[in-house]
Amino acid sequence: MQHLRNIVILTGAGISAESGIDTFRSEGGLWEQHRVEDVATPEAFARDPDLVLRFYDMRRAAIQTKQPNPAHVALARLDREWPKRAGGEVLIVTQNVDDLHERGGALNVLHMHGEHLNAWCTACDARHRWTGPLIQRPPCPSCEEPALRPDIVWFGEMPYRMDDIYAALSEADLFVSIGTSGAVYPAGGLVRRARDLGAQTLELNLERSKGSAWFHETRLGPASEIVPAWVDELLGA
Ligand code: BV8
Repeated sequence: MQHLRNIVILTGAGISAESGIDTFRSEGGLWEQHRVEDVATPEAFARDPDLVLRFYDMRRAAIQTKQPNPAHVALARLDREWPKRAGGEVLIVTQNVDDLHERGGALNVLHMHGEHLNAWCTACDARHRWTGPLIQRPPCPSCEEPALRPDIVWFGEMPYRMDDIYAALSEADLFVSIGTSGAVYPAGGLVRRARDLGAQTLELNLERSKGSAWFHETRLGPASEIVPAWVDELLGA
């Protein structure tokens, strides 16, 4: 095994499932009782802004009632202890728009699909921490325009900080994917890029994902069990 220094961890909805946050692809193809194309695209927002704002207001409120689970807490421990232990870096790249990684204690988190607890002004481009609803079109704290939208990357929009993600992958010795189906791109293609760049690849998931063939190793089970076990192994318990 090559000397392990830098670790990039990609997380998806499955790491928050045991905290009570619905995964994206639950049965029936509905997500929080909506079809994706009706609530998570710029076209949907243009067509029916109230529907989209209410959808995100509901989820923004819901995540504030949820707690991080042992998987979030274990990754936070790795994030804090690994640099001292191995002299390398840990980067958590998450597709999730909840703040459970941060509330679990993680410091180095990159939200490639945005965050529920931010609002983005379509008039002045400012982003503001936002915990309340947007349906009443509150004024932007920077420019006073009633032009705030969820700071969420919708389908057809470019995920955030892809350059930073690719730079981290080029330095990664290990790429770990946790709780994601690998169904959404470009997130779903990161494992292949990591492997092509020479990283070891590990998948921790409830079931095999679409990208399973690209992982050197797959461990199946609920994140709240297999993630703490993996972190203990890495930190030598
Ligand atoms: C872009 C914010 C380009 C919304 C999200 C055809 C082929 C390839 C790509 C495309 C295509 N057609 C269209 C595309 C592009 C599209 C895409 O990938 N579509 C898919 C559906 C085919 N992608 C995009 O549009 C992206 N942008 O491509 O831009 C571009 C180029 C130039 C210029 C401009 C643009 C943007 C994608 C981002 C969309 N936004 N989120 C919101 O959250 O409200 S994506 C959404 O899916 C969430 O972020 C979610 O996290 C993410 C991925 O889903 P997962 O996290 O994996 O969740 P899922 O439910 O699927 O899986 C859960 C997994 O956990 C399962 O495997 C399950 O087994 C496991 N699990 C469950 N419980 C547990 C568990 N594991 C462990 N423990 C448990 N307890």
